[in-house]
Amino acid sequence: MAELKCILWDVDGTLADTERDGHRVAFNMAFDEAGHKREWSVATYGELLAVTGGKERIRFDIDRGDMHEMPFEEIAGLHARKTAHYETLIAEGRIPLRPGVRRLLEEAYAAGITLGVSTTTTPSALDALIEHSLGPEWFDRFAVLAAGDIVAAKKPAPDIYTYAMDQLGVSAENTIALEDSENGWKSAHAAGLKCVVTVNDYTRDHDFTGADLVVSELGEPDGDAVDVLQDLHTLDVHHVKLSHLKAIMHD
Ligand code: XBP
Ligand code: MG
Repeated sequence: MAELKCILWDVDGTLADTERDGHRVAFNMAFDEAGHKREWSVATYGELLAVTGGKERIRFDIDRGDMHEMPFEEIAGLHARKTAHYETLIAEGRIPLRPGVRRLLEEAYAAGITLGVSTTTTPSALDALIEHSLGPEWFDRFAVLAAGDIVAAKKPAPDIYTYAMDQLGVSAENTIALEDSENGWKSAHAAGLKCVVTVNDYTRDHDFTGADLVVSELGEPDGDAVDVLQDLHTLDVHHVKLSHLKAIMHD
């Protein structure tokens, strides 16, 4: 059984529920500001999450419905405004971490497990979340922040996970990914990683057939936190007994 040496975290939907009240609201603010008659409802945005990446999401929605084309520069400009609005929302402290996230991060860091981020999100949006929801000390505690356009192909392509592992010099067999979505899980899986999925309102009906483990959220159990971490250390997700995970996961 391979030793767990590294945990790679997805961001949106995994570290925090950022999509509905963060990204979606920020997209709508940017559309409104630019005079675009476009407002993404909670339900519509759920469908659009199938397209990863904010610029790609705008492009998809325009291409599927509109009579006019929007040049890339205009999409990039809209997205830059959206990112600015998102960062303001995050700075207002509106988006807390998901349950159990801080605990697992702190325990893993204290135990010397390498921690990194592999996300589709724009780097400055990730920085805002770290600064305001996690705490600025985490800029140093994450050994790699792999984000956004740093790779050509976004999730479900494996590139962002492969990039992070290359930067860290860790191998897939010693690494676990934490994800929340079908595209995220597929990306981790394609990179050869085991993956624990913590679903949320937008992703609980996604197809996770073949995923290693799918739970509702990380737990906040009583008891010795080091034991909790040990469960992850020795975790062979392909053969895991759910009882081993009871301490760290809510099903
Ligand atoms: C989810 C995404 C992102 C965000 C929006 O990323 O697809 O595109 O919805 O962020 P992940 P940007 O779950 O991999 O963190 O607008 O900055 O792209
Ligand atoms: Mg996600």
